[in-house]
Amino acid sequence: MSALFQPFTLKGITLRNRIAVPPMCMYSAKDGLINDWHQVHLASLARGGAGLVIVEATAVAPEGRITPGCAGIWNDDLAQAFVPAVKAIKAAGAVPGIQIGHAGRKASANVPWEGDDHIPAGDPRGWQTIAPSSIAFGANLPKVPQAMSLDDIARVRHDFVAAARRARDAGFEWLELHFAHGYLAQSFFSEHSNQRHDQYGGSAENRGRFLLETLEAVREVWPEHLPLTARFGVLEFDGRDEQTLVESIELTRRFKDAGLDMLSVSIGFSTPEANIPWGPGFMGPIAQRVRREAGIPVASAWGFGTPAIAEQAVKDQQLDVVMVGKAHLADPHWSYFAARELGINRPSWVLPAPYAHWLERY
Ligand code: FNR
Ligand code: 531
Repeated sequence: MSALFQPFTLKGITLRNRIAVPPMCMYSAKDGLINDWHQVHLASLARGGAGLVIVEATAVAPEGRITPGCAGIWNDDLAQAFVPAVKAIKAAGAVPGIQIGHAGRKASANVPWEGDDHIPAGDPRGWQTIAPSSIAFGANLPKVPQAMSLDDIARVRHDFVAAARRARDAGFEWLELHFAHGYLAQSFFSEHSNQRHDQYGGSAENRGRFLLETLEAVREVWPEHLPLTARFGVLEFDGRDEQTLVESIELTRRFKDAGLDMLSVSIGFSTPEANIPWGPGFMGPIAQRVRREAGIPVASAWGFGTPAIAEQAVKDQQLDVVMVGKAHLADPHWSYFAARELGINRPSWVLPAPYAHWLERY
């Protein structure tokens, strides 16, 4: 029996298998509005057999985009543009998810194939960034952000709540808060980026406050029967991993008490000096530790795009859901071929009847 191809139920939602397409920016929107490319991209990924398809990081405010090409959901028209993709993902038998976030001090950048660096000051395409403290990320992202006032913090928290409400109304059934990868929420938790002296800085509890308050506020508007999840960088690979992990697991316990249903365990990316041990499924043991010590279902990513590795991660109870990113860009049908590679000759486990019927017989 395959562990990867067992269904997974979280609150009122059941995934047909343990495979998720993680959020992957397409950098192809204009003023936050997604277009036909996003529909093609998302529908093709849903058709390939994954249980869950999570739409890319979608900004809760214009200045929260990573690049001018990033998607947004800061008004109702932007939210409505996702409805065809939601319907297409559901028609393909997958669950439609969306990640909402704010890029903080990493915002106002060029798209990766045009430099992957900050848009230069004075260039009208860019904008003033905001963050917990006036500390630049460094390396290719040198812009010094404006330190957020308490009003700014309240405004962005409200933007997350409004975004969650719009995602709900657009028909999404799985919400992921972007608390990772050095963006705004992560940057409140990391001492690399947060050197505030008020109730949002200093102790681990204070540095976790923005994330916890945002989760609590979103929980109030996100339907109880739909999974509310967060992608969270639990370590930085900066030489202080044990302390960061202990603080992250403690905060994850608080997230769970506040109604978080699953944690997508990721990397902080809060400093350019990180020494990341890239490798197939290298996050598995870290995710397993969070799963055990915080007592919450977990997903994770990074190099799980080989069927045997994905299968083993679920079988070994490292992950409940495996996120397979780049491999899906190469092959939207990754799940179908993974099933075959794992000896499962039942396409109907993976694909809808119009496809499975013929693939099973001829
Ligand atoms: C990403 N990743 C990413 N992560 C996230 O939390 N939100 C996002 O919007 C994006 N965008 C994005 C775009 C592209 C083109 C890539 C390649 C990656 C990270 C992604 O979700 C995943 O965690 C990594 O790609 C690692 O998984 P794989 O690719 O090794 O399976
Ligand atoms: C992180 C990443 C780093 C190294 C290799 C692949 C992916 N992602 C984070 C993404 C944007 C693109 C880079 C987001 O979280 C929005």
